[in-house]
Amino acid sequence: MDYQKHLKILKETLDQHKITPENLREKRKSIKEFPKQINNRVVDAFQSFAPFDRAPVWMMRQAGRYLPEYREIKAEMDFFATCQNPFIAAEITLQPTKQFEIDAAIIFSDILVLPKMMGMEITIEEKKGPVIANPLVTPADIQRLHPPNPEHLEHVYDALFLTRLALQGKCNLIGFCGAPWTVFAYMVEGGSSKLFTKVKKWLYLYTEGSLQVLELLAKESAKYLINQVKQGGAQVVQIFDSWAGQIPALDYIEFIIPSLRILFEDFKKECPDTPLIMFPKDQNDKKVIVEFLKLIYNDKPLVDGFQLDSNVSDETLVKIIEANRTIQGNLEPGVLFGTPVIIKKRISQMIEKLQTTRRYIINLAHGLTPDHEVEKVRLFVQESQRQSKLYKAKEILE
Ligand code: 1CP
Repeated sequence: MDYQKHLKILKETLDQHKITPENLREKRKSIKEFPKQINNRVVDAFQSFAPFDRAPVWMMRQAGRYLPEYREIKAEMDFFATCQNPFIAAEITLQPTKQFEIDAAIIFSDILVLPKMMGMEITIEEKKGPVIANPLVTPADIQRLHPPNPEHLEHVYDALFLTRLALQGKCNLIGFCGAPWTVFAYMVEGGSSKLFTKVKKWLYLYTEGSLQVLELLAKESAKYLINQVKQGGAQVVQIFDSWAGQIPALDYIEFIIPSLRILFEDFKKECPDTPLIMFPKDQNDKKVIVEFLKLIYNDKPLVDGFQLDSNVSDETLVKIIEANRTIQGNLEPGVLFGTPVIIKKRISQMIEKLQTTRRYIINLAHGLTPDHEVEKVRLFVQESQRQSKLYKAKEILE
């Protein structure tokens, strides 16, 4: 398949730096400096002293099937083939940055890329989502897992590198991975799940085995994120714990946070200055957030910011603000199906509530989906920026 015809946004960068599939790896190792950062709003949102005109805006799952230009590529390529081709992955990452004036690009990849390289046979099927042919059934299956061959993840760092060059400093670049618990849930359930009974059985019955896998995933995820920063040029990292809310806070604190701590510590030892955003979806319970806030290494926080969903309580927000951590979120993505009137109203309410801190990044409560409309997404970005600016100006006058 001639994928090169899809490289529309990336083409100029490839020509400028004379990058070809043959010399990409060599170029990545030799180009030591990225273009000067013109818009650093997302990174600045982790520092209260940085100048500030408005809050930054980006959206989870901003590259994906709601964009016609993504569907055009996907019509010809399998999902993991798009992730594994660094040129295509970079092109798709850049697509929303051409559509909207967003302040960050998040690398086009998937949380399942890592377990795929650790021995899980994963495909993404139309309508069904991820399907795993060889799920973990009993603890005896753990021995099938192995650390990824580092070579097999290089394409992600290549894609980040190409994207960072092509962005020309116009916005920040975010790397990511799945949290050990969420990745483990897929490895055991064999795909998407409604009730999560298999992974709950593992957690409460095969506890030791579960903790062993969680720790292995934590260590490998940390290495993966470190490389995304050091090899690829990611400027912020986000950890997606999409299924955090499937177990009670008590169990999340006892069983899950210890593996996350390993991930955070390993990461921060190598990348102490790279902001880390944690997304414990549906686990906004104050008790859980407080546990995260307690995690400190070398007098520095291990978690720099929280992606919050729309149910976050005022009490939790106060805790985060008092601890000088960054808030990201939290408009219910379903609101974007609504009329411009309701979209504007909900944005205004979100900003009133969350922009009370300098450390704020506007985002949705979870990802965009294929049924979102490009024009409504544009309204979200433009209106958020406009209202955020007004709110900031009002604050100065008061
Ligand atoms: O712009 C971006 O954010 C794109 C990059 C991205 C990210 C951050 C993709 C592309 N996936 C993810 C993370 C991801 N993958 C999460 C965490 C975020 C979240 O909760 O939404 C999860 C749970 C997955 C697992 C996954 N991969 C699903 C969800 C299925 C389920 O269990 O509900 C799906 C559908 C995939 C495949 C996938 N990953 C990404 C895209 C665009 C797609 C759809 C593939 C297609 O085009 O058909």
